[in-house]
Amino acid sequence: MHYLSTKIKLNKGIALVAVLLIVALVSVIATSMTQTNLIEIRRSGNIYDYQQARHYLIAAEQLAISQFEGNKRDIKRDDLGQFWASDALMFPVERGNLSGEIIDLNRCFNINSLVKEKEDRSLVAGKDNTSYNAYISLLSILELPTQLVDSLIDWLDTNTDEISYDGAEDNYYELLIKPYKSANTLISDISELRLIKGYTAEVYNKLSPFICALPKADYLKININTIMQAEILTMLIPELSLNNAREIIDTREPEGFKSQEDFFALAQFSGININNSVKSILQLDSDYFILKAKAEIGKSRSYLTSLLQQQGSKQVKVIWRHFKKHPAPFPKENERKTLTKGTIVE
Ligand SMILES: [Ca+2]
Ligand SMILES: [Ca+2]
Repeated sequence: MHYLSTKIKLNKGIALVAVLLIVALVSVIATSMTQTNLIEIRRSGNIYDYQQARHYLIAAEQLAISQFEGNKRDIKRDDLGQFWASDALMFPVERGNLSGEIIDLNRCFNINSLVKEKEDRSLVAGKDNTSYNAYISLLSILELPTQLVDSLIDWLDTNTDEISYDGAEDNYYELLIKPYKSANTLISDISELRLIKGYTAEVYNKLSPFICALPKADYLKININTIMQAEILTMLIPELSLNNAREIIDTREPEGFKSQEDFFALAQFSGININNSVKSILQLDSDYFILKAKAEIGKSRSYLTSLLQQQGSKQVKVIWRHFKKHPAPFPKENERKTLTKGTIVE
């Protein structure tokens, strides 16, 4: 009897332990399922936020285009007193905000202007033209080796013959530890310069605030109403000192110059003979603008960079867009802020 009673008690104990184990197992499975569901819900939420942000960014691009197209330009002029030149704007949207700013690109040196496109669409060096001289001049102002112009031209031109001893084509790049070929086409982003012979990080950092890569060969147009860097003006007119160039930019009204004649009549230009090809580069309007937009929805942050081209007086075309943060340091934010605070109507 005593033996049977002990056995029954032991069986009850085992059953209790088994029940406890099953309960524990079920609890673990339930907790795991809950966590998986939570992760899935969060993931779906993030995907939703990301898609929502992209829609807002495209809307921002459309808004920018409509502002340009709605801005009647009786006089073909773009200046820092216009809507697009205001500080970064922020709009509250559902569960977040949308912000963006527009910067014109006719205030920097277009590195693709160093080549010209022939009828057969091949690119050849535009040596001895105004762009070439301006780039040499910019390199000198920045105390960089002027030979850097040749490796850049070789990177752009269609042929694979070195332009000079300082140039570089496939023969040079194929011997590198990680070999590659010369692009032999227009540059789409200035960061590509880092692949070119001589364009070290130090050179790139010095140069990048002054240059841009516009999708057009043999195209150099500088808007005298938006340039912010004295170097850009002096690069075209070496007889103009950097101090005088800075003075011109610092004393310019937000509405800019009404005509090229007003600009060239400035006292700082007295005694300087400016040739017609340089005069034709210095204009009152811009053709290219970059839109930098950011959408913050929930915990998600998305970016858009779009290159806009203003065609004629009222049409704006998107040349390219990518959903990432604008990488180039151009223009220097501190310079932009200083000028904006000092001279532009908030
Ligand atoms: Ca070449
Ligand atoms: Ca080449």
